[in-house]
Amino acid sequence: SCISQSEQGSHKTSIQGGEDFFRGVLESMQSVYLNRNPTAKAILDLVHSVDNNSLCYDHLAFRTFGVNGYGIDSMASFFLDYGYTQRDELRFPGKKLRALWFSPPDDSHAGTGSGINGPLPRIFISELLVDQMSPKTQEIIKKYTGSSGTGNKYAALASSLGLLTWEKPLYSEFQQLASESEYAAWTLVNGHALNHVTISTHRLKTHLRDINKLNQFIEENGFRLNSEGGVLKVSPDGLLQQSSTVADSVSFQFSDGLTESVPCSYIEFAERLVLPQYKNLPETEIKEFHRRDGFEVASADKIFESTSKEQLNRV
Ligand code: OOG
Ligand code: NI
Repeated sequence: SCISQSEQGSHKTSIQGGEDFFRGVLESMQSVYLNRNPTAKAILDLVHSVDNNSLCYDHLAFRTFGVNGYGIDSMASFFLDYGYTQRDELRFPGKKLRALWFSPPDDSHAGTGSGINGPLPRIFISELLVDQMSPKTQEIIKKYTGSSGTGNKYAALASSLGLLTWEKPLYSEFQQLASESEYAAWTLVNGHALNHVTISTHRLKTHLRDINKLNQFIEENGFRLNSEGGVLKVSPDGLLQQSSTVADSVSFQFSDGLTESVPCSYIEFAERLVLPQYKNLPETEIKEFHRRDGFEVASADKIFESTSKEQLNRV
């Protein structure tokens, strides 16, 4: 099963009694995600059937509207309260987005389970730079965040229940946002829902621990991978390798009664290679902290496209 740094016994968790509650919330977020996204569910089942009980999550990701208290902080506060630490900022000027990632506290239960019950994942939260949008788009976003009242205080609750904190939009409003920012349109209809979970491939035990093998296995089983900039996204140092599926679609009933298909969530895979200074460590001694940490802006920029029309409509 999954082994983490905390098993060395050097640190005690900072969330203690709250850990079961915290994991319960993550489990609810995951269950909303699995119910809405058959591809993610099928792939998790498939990987599980080959590589039993060593499935660990590298990170979970969320999207937000960076306006009036609805940005990164609205979701981050939950993770910060449960012991996470804010790490680096990533900027995406072309997409008018920014993101922060958060590292987990040492977790006492790590190694006792898989998935959400394994080592706590990193958290990646992005936000749309709303003030850089056109007046029309800004007006729509402010209309819905405004209709939410103090919903920004309950982002994590909304995510775990699978509810929007704002009213459902008109289809024309969704289309206006989509014409300017597919990220904005996605966030309007998916709200705080989990955008993706990421399987940590190097922590698998079979041949699937090689991300290229896993990608091949996923495609052989009939699932489509996001091909933007090539299927495999590799950081300049070569040590962070990522790939993702094309998002599922879900039928969404807009407030004007129109029911249309909208992009939902996807699943990602990440392989973190051992840092050069630890390359001589025996395989059995390698822990997560010996590996490449963090995220990579150029790769992330392409992974965002997993929910784009271009990827969804590809044949
Ligand atoms: C996030 C895309 C970036 C990563 O791991 O770099 C990302 C998103 O689609 O919201 O997941
Ligand atoms: Ni990701």
